[in-house]
Amino acid sequence: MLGAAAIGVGPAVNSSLAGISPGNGSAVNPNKPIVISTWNFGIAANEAAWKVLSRKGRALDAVEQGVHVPEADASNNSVGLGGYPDRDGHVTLDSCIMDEKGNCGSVAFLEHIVHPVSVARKVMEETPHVMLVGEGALQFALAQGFEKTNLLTPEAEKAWKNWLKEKKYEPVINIENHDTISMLAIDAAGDMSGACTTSGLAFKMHGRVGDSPIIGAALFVDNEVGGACATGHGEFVMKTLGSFLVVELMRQGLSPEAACKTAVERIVKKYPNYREIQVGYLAMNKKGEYGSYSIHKGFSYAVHDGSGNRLISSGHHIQE
Ligand code: SD4
Repeated sequence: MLGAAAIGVGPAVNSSLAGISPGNGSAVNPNKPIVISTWNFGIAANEAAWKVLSRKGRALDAVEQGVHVPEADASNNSVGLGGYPDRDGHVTLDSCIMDEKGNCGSVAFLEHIVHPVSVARKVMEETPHVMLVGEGALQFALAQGFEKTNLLTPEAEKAWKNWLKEKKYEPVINIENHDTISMLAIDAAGDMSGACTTSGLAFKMHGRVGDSPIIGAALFVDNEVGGACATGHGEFVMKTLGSFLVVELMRQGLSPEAACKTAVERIVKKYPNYREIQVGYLAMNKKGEYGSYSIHKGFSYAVHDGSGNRLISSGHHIQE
């Protein structure tokens, strides 16, 4: 566990002491179901998750059903079907899922499967392993009854061919204001699960795997404390094991938003090129308090707690 002195905060730090503006991360409905997820497409994903939660379903089923929505949405260019391919024209998917018992499953560099999160769940439930990648993950998915699908839509193929003209490898901050979907939910029993799924950075190198399937990087859930998840430039989330860090900071008493802010500041402190990238963290503790923080303006997340499903703008480090 991280020592409080090492991170420069005491256990009683809360949002107001940490100088965080109000309106982001307030307490809601303790002991009632709640689901939160990244970006504006989180609204539709939350609706699907809420159908499970409102019937007293398990948070694990809620997050799986929730992230299925952007995975199957061909108009969304950053997750599942319709995701932009790598620079060689392959749509390769990264995803993971984690339940309230600390079980987790993950797939990386997986092709041809619309719902990688469900393959990740099968890895968790049907194998002694945590992570399967590439061809092995595909073989496993097919053996589990998943269908092979061409994920490269005409629109994504057109965008790739356009990119090939200049072949500039430059990740774009807040790609079209939607990105990887990461989701955390608490069910009526008070248990938390989380999921994350993406087609990764557009036009990445073939074989590149980001943070999204790495447990502790893009997702971590500890049912005693809470959960955290990430979106944005995965390499920096991996270098700092961001979601694990956020959960450990909440364990020491930080509010979800203060923990996310501290994890963002870790990146800012260590990597001088932080202005060129976007990373956003989203977290929720076991009381159903939630919060987020990002490097750049423009990150948002969706919250559904039964009293509505709304989009909230994240606090951010770079103020101009
Ligand atoms: C990745 N974090 O592959 C994911 C995808 C993303 O901006 O969020 N892209 O790095």
